[in-house]
Order: sequence, then C-alpha cells, then structure tokens
Amino acid sequence: ARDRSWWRSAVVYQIYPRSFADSDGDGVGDLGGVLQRLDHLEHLGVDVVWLSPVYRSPQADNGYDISDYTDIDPLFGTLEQLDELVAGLHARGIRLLMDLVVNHTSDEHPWFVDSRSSRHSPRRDWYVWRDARPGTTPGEPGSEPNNWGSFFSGSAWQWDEQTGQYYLHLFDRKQPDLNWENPEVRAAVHAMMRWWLDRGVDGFRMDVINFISKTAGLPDAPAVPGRPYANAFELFADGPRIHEFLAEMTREVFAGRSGAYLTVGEMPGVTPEQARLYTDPERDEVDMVFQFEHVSLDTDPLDKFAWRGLELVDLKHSLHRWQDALAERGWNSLYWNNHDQPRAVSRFGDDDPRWWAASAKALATVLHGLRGTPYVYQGEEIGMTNFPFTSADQHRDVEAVNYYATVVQQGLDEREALTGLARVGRDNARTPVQWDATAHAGFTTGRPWLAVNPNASWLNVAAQRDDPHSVLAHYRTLIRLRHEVAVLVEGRTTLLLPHDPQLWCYTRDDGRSRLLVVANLGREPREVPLDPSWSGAQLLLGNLTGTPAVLDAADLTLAGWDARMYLTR
Ligand code: ISL
Repeated sequence: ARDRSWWRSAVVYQIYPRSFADSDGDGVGDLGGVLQRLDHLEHLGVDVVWLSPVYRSPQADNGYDISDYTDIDPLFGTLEQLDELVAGLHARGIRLLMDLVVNHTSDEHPWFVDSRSSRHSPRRDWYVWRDARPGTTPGEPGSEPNNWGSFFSGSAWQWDEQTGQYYLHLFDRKQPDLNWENPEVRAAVHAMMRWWLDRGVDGFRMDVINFISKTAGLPDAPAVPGRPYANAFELFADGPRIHEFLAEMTREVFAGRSGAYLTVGEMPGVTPEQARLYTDPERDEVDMVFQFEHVSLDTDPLDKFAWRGLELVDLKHSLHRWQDALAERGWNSLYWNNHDQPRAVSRFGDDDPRWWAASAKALATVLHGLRGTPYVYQGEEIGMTNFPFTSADQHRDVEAVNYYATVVQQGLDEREALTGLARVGRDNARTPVQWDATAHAGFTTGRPWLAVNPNASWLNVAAQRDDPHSVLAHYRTLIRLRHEVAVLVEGRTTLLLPHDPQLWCYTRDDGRSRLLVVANLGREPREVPLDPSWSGAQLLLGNLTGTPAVLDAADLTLAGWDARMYLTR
C-alpha cells in the first residue's frame, strides 16, 4: 500500500526552472542548471522537490501551456536529464514531484490541433466547443456562448473561424480547457500519469485541479456592473463531478502501487470544509491542497491587482481557521509564496534593509511552526524580495501584460496600474535566483530572460552559506527541527492572543511535549503575557542573537520582528 505518513514530516522545495539556474548561457534556467545546484538542496535539507513544468511548450504561460506531456522542452533540456535529475535527487534522499497541468493543454498540443481540425474530428469533444450565443453575429464581442471572463483578461472564449465555434479557455487563449466529461480525456491523463510514475517520479502537484468539473450547461455567471465579463468562479471551481474525478484518478493511477508518493492539488477558492473532503484519507482523492485564502486577503476579489492592505489579525485568523478545520481529518500544506505570488518578505514582512533579515526569519518561524507540510519557494530561503518594477515593459508575465493593456485601455490611471503590478505581479517571484555577487547573480552567463533584482550584490546564496545567522541558516534549522521534533509534526495547534494586532503566538501540543511560538510581526518591541507554566521552556530557535536559552514566562519582551520557538514537557 501507499505510505501515507512520510510527508507529514517532510518539507518541499519548489523549483521554477526558468529562473533557477542556467547552464547553457541562453538566459533561461534549465535542467542542467538544476543538476549543478543539487548540493544547495542537500545543504538546505529538504525532502521533496516540486518542479514547475519543463514539458514541451510554446511558453505562452511559461510552460503551463503544454504541447507534449511526455517530453522535455529543448529550452529546458532532455528526457535523459530529467532521468538524471530523478537519480541525483533520489541519491540524496530527495523525492521529485512533477507539475501536472491537465485542466488545459496548449493549443499546439496534437489533441487540440486534431480537435480543432473539424467538427467531426474524433477528438472534437476532448475540448469545450460551443456555438455563438443565438441571435448574435458569431465572432463579434458579445457573441460568446456565455459571459465568463478569463483569468488573463477578456472573454474565456476564443472564436475559431475554421469550424465556426468557440472554445473555452479559463486562462490564456493558448490554453484551451480539456473536457473532463469525456472519459477518453480522463483515460489519456491517467495513462500519462502512470507513464511518469513508471519513469520514477514520486508524485504530482496538480495545477488548478479543482477547476476540471464545470457546471453542466455552462450558464452565465452573475454580471458585474461596469465589466464586460463576469467572474464565473462558482460555475467551475469545486464543480459537480470533482470528487468523482479525483477519486477515479487515484484509483486508475495509484492502484497496486506501493511506495512513498505525494499528491497536492492546487485549488484556488477552496474552503476548509471542501478541503477536508479532498484530503480525507478515506476518500483517497489528494494528500493535501494548496488553499488560497491567506494569499487573497490583501487584494480585491474581483481585481487581484487592486491592493487593499492587510491586518495581521485577519492573516492569523485565516491560517488558524485552516489549522482547526483540518485538525482531526485531512492535512494542510503551508506556504507563503510560490511562482504566482509576490515575495513573502515584501508582502507580509518588512523588506527595509534594517528589518529584512529578522522579518524573513520571523515569517519562516511562524509558518514552519504550524501543523502541515511546509513549502519553500526558490529564493525564499535567502529572503529574496520583490523587484522594484517601475514600468510596464519590465513585466514578462502574460497575466501582467494583458492586464496592463486592458485596464489602461479602459481608462485606469497608468500609475495605479503599475503600482498594482509592482505589488502583486507574478514576475516578482520569477526574477532569477541570486546565487552570488557576480554578473547576473551567477544565474546565467548570458542575458537573463527577466532582470535580476539589483539587491543581488548583497542578497545572495554565497553571502549566506557560511553565516550561522543568515536567513538561509534559519531555514536549515527549521527544516531540521521538522524532522527531529515530533510535536511540530502532529501537535495540536492553539492560537494565543487572537486579537493582538502585532503579536502572533500559538502553541502545539501532542500530549507528550508542548511547543510555543512567539513572534512580533512589527518594528516596535512588545511584551508577551504568558501562562506561568511556560517558565523553564527551552529555546529551540530564535532569530536574534543573545536570546536567553530558558524562558521566564513572567518577563518576555520581544524586540522588533523577534520570533522564537520554545519546547517543554
Ligand atoms: O495568479 C493567478 C491569476 O490571477 C492565480 O489565480 C493563478 O492563475 C492560479 O493560481 C492558477 O495558477 C496555476 O495555473 C495557471 C498558471 O498560470 C499558474 O502559473 C499556475 O500556478 C494556469 O495554468
């Protein structure tokens, strides 16, 4: 049978290969680059690597538009190198998760080329084709089959002249949605997944997997005043057959396999109640999900680039709601950022040079103290920050480029659009990893596809590698503690001082030992009222120098961005 407990004490590291390390000087990171940096992963101590897509792809969405699921894009390398990566990671005790992108393919995938060729193509029904809205002129704006908007601006429908119908694309027009109602589509995906497992990979991170079951009939979504296309989330997220599709997938792909696998479903908009179903071991759907609640609090639900600020109390309540909801059944994933989100230290911490290091460590401490499987996104382990974007032409991301063109055309102030992009744009996470202080931060010998952050001169792996007080050293310790301290894995979480606007304090308890996390997420010092029973607890980890090794519960004051973990019986 599958081993369902190994990942409870594991830490996962995400590699976005385009920006990780470039081995051939073309300015784009590749598998050769990953192979050269395996020592970094081993030094960090992670258990699993999740590799963002390296499959054949026209790169309309940096590889999330796949044209061949069973080959590697020449931009990234070869299948032989992928095999080398599996072997190199396994030799270091690290498992590999592939990115499974099956809500959609590229429009250049042979399945879609075939589907698009004729209304009578045997694969016509593999995608979602519909006629124009009755009584309209097909192909004209407003004639789309329904009013759904795309995540990347405009309608979610693309007119196809040749066969006189529209196809659905929740993301870019080069990312047509597969029709999961068709059993042949599901069987083809299952076969592809088995092919990868047979090749030696250890599981999958499943891209927008809660979008694959759409509401029958694809009805209009409630219109939003002043906007041409609606947010149709309710009509495709966590749809009617989603649980059936996921259970079937597990059956078809994993039945009869024993070993240590991991599946994690990326699920925008998922609620804790739904997540409990998705991750209930008895239902056998996915091992854990990426929820989006805590990365959606600071932006407008209808316009992710409209930043509206964040109260710490809301952030705490969100994460602890998830801790509580999945305490008995199911399992959490824990993350601050990934390739779609701004950098954690800039978003939730304080990237002013005076507070940067302490705040990066404090955020790490708070997240890694919680119950669930922590994910570290490349560069987070050295505290990489957002990029100082000032103009539209600095952005490469299809989402940002489309957004800017659309809103400026609609009359939004250019400054305002740029401010939104600079704050939450996905390219913040995609600037090259800062390895050292040489040209292009040691990422490439060529011209990087996206500019290197100017702070690479001092913020880089080489500068931190042998410094016991570095952000990197802090991450190493947190990862080691996850492996060594049982209460960090299974202990029940209780939030203290829930209404405090600046302190984030909680306990973990597994009946054998108790763990205390206290963090000051602000610049001003703060006193922490504590139960006397915590006196005598041993310091496991602090982020400032000179912290006493034993706690006096009657006298605890945290300096700015001071964060600590204590252990007691
Ligand atoms: O940034 C977002 C769009 O506003 C997110 O909602 C993002 O699209 C969502 O997290 C889904 O992301 C995944 O699927 C996308 C791809 O662009 C992202 O990189 C991927 O992580 C489509 O495949």
